[in-house]
Amino acid sequence: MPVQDLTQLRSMVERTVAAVPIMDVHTHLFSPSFGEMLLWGFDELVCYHYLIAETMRAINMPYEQYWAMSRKEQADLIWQTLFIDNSPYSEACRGVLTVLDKLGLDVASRDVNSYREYFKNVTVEEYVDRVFAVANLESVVMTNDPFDPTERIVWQQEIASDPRFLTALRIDPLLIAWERSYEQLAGWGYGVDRNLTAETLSEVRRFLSDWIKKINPVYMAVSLSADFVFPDESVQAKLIAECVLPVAREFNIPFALMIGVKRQVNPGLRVAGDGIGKADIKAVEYLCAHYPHNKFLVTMLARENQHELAVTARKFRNLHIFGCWWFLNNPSLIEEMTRMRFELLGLGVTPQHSDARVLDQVIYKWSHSREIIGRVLADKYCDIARTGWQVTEAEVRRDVQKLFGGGFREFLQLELG
Ligand code: HDL
Ligand code: ZN
Repeated sequence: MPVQDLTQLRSMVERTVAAVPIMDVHTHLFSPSFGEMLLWGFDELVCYHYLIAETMRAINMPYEQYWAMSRKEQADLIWQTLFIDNSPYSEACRGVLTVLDKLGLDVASRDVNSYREYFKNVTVEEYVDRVFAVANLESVVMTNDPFDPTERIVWQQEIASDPRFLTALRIDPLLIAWERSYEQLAGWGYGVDRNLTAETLSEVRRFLSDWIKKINPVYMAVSLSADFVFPDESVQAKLIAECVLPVAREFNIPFALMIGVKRQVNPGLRVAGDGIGKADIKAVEYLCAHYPHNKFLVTMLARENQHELAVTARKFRNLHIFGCWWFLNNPSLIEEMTRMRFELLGLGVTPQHSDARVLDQVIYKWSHSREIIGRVLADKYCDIARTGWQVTEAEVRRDVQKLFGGGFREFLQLELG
């Protein structure tokens, strides 16, 4: 059988990757029902915390002077510093330009007023529809924090649910700040004490169950520091073992561990002040091996953890790895990670999530990632086509649907008893 035309194959793959709608499995977006919690528009896009960090190392301004500015003043400063006084080719800067371009705005004009004018003439509901269409998104998973006072108010009302916005129960305060969060739980009527007594552990399980019933999350998630270990004698480990994992198993939802942050290495930068650390894969191996009835979603922040994480995923059917998270969400690292994952895991991975905090960002984060994932995938299909294997368009579409959310949904449905 002759080898099929590789040029035609490559363009078919890249066309299919562009055409398949995506389930974005981790974002910080909110549906319009959450009001001001949904960030969108030019000033929010330019004031993304990645760009704050890049600006504050390019100019010698006291951090508090920046934080005292209005949103518009902050955006003007960032635009002048990173886009005019310097060329905007860092990934976060490039992303802003991609968004403006994909929205049909005149990037060459550099006319910030015209960009702001565009957003004055669209409602948030219209803009959500437009962004989902331009980015070709099927759904996004929010990050829903029951300890966030603003978010709690929203959940106490009857909100108009938008099926495109799925929920995730984010429990960082419970697991990394127990000495404060137990008092909040007590204030909400849960019979907890600082000491992890049997009663306290039972009440924490009730708290988790109550919120799972309330918001119907696709997973429970936590961001863990680079020095996360498990098992150990810590409060965090006991809450995971005695509360999070039993409740996750009861509701058959995965526990998503996002491991590797070094919180507030520069507190002056606030939300932009977190750093990165290499974590110990042993914790992931132990959890997957000792809790075979639980499902684990894992993404790690350090480039140095990626190969061992992919190899660990080969060992456990209850582990599904996802995304090129945060400081890894850059073309050079997305390409490296995606090639390695496809070679080690085939279709058994969710290669990307956007982590978008501003609605507009999904346009650039997915445009850039689709291009890279499409290129890598085309290489993989060409590799097998050279042996005479016939790659069909239907099978490529099936595969891409799996990579862009289908495999993730299968994992959510997986029953491990
Ligand atoms: O903890 C997380 O979910 C991280 O994604 C943080 O929100 C981080 O600040 C971020 O926005 N990364 O993109
Ligand atoms: Zn995130």
